Amino acid sequence: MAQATPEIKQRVQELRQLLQKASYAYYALDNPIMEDAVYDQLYRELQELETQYPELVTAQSPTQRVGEKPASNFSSVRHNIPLYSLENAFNMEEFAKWQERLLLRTTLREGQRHAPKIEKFEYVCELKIDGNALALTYENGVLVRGVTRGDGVTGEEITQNVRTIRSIPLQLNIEKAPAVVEVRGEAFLPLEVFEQINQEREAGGEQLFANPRNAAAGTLRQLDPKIVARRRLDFFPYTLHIPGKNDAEVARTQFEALELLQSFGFRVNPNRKLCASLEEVGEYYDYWDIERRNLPYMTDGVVVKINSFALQEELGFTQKFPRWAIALKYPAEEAPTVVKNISINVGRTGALTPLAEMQPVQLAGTTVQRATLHNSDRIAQLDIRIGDTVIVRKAGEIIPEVVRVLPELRPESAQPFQMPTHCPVCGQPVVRQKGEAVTRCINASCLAILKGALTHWTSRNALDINGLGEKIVQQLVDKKIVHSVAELYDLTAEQLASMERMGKKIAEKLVNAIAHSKTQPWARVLYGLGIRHVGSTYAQTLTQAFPTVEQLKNASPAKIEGVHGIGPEIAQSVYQWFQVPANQALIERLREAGLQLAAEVKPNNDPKSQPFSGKTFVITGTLPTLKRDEAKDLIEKAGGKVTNSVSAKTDYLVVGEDAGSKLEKAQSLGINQLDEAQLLEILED
Ligand code: 1X8
Repeated sequence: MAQATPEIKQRVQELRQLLQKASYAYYALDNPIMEDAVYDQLYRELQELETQYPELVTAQSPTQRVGEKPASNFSSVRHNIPLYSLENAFNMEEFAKWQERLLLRTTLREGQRHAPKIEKFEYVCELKIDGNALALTYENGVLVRGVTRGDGVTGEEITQNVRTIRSIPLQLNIEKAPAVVEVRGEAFLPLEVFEQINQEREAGGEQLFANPRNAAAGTLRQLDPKIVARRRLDFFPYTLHIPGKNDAEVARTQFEALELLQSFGFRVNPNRKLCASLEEVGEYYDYWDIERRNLPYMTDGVVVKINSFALQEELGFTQKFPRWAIALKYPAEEAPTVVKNISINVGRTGALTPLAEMQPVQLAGTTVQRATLHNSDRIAQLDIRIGDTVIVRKAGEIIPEVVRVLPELRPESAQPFQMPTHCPVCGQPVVRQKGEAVTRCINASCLAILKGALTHWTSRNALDINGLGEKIVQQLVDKKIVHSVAELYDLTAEQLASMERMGKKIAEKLVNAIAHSKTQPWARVLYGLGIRHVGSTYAQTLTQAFPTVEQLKNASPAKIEGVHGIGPEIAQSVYQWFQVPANQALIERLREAGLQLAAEVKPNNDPKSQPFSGKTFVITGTLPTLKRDEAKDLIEKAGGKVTNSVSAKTDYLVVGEDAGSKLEKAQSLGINQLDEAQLLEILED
C-alpha cells in the first residue's frame, strides 16, 4: 500500500478543518459558508484519500460518524450526576406560586443575614423540547460517550448512535479543551423526518410511531447505526458542566453557558430569552403557545431557570428536582370521549388495523371521531372495550390516539375486544407472524388488498390520477371490472359512465387522466407498485441506481443493498417482490399498456462526449456577467467538476475581477486560466 506523502497528510488535515468549519457554520451558527455541493465534493475527496490511506483515518474525522458494525446490545452506565426531571406548572398562577416559594426561601436563608434580600429573579426562558434527554461526555475535546437518560440515575450507552447526529460535534471547537466536559440536551426528530418515517412505515405495512418522541426513542435504541444515520436525529444542548470546576468558574449564568455551548460548536436553540420578571416570562409563554406551531420540532412547554449559577447553587435540589428550574407546560391536547365501536380497516398490505369509532370531540381545533388503536398488543395493553370512556390525544400534525381508558366509567356490559380470526373483507383466515404485532390477511385476491393497491396506484405521489378516488375504486372492484392496476388502462368511457354518480363528460376526463398517467416517470411507477418498504424517497433512490425495470428485476439483494441509503430490509423486499410470477406478469402488462419502466435518457449524458469531462475547475473573483453558481452549473453540465481550492489537480482557473490568493497559487502551479468570455466560447463550441 502506498505511503501517504506529507502533501497528502496536509491535504487530509486541511479537508477535515474545512469540513469541520463548514459544519460548525451550518449547524451552530446557522450561517452556511459553502454550498451543499461543495461540501459533498470536499467530503468525497476526504473519503477517497482515507480509503487510499487508511492509516490516516481518525475517529474524529467527519467521515467517521457512522460506525460499520451494529451493536449487539447496549450497556448500562451510571450518570456521574443524575439527570433530574423538572417540576411542572401548567399555568402562570402555578408559576407565580413557585416563584413565591423561592423568594421566601432566599429571603429566609439562614446564616446569611447580611445577604441582600432578593425581590425578584432574573430568569432564562428556553423552549422545552419534546424529545429524549442525552448526556454527552467529551474527553480532551473529543466525544467519547453518549448515554440516554434512562431512569435518571443509569442510562444506556449509545455512543455509536449519538455520533450519527450531525449537530453534535465529534470534537469541541476549543483550543485547549478541559480534560472532561459534560453536555446535556435533548435529542429529537424534526417533524418532517417523523412524518417521512411514518410514511415509509406505512408503505412497509409496519406499525406507525405515535409521536416524534417515541420515534426518536426507538431510533436512539436502534442497534444498527446506519439506520440511525438515515433517520436524521437532531439535538439541542442545554446544560454544560466541567467537572473540577465550579459552574460559576465556567460561566456566571445559564445564559452565558448557552453561549459557551454555541462557541464549542453546538447548535443551541436560538429561541432563548432573558426575562427580568414574572410578567416577561408570561409573555414568552403566551408567545410560544401560538408560535410553536410553526416550529419544525415538537415542544410541550417552556423551561424557566434562574439565570445566576451562584443562586442556583444556593437553592440546590430536592429529592427529585432542581429548585431553580421549572417546566411551564402547555395544556395537553387531550379530551375524554366514549368509544362507540371498534372497527377493522384492511390496508393494501393486508394489515388489519383496529380503529376506535368515538363520540365526536373537539381537539386542537379539529373534530376527532376516529383514533387508531394500532394493533392487538396495543388494545390488550390499554384494555379498551366498546362503551369505555377514553382519553384521546392529538398532538400537532399527528394522528389522534387513545392514551388511556377510564375504567371507573366502564359500563358493566362492556366486553373485551378480540381481533377477528378471519379477514372482515374476504373471510379468509388471518395470520399473525411470530414476533410481529401486526395481524394480516394474506389472501392475494382479497378485495381490500386490491382496493388498497388501486388507491395507492392513483395517489398523488404515485401515478397521480386525478378523479380516481376511493369511491370509484370501490365500485370498480366490487363490480369485478378491474382485477389489477394494469386493467385500469383497459377502461373505456362507457364502462366508467356506468358507475354511480358519473356522467359521460367526467368519464371521458377520467379516461384521459388514466392515459396521461402513462407519462409518469419510472420512479413513480415503482412507488405505485406498493412494494413493502419502498416509499417515494426510496423509489427515487432505486430508480437512479437501476434506470430500467430489467436492471432492478435482475439485481441480487446484495446489489440492491449496495445502493447508498438502501438497507437490507428494503433490498430483500424488492428482490422478493420481483421473484413472484404474478408480479412479473403485472410488469409485462404495464409495459404493454405503455407505462414508463425506464428512466428517461438525458441527451448527451455520455461523459466522454462532453467538453469538460474529467476536468477540474476553480472559480475565483467576480465574473462580468455570470454569477458564480451559474458558471458552476454550466461547467458541471458540460461534465466538469468545480472545487473550492487550487491544487496540482486543478485543470483550469476561471478568473474574474479582484481575484486573490487563488490566482497567485494557480500562477505558481502553472495552471491554465480562462476568463468568462473564453469559458463561454468553449461551451458554445
Ligand atoms: C428537560 C428539557 C430541558 C430543556 C429543553 N427541553 C427539555 N426537554 C431546556 O432546558 N432548554 S431541561 C430538562 C430537564 O432538566 N429535565
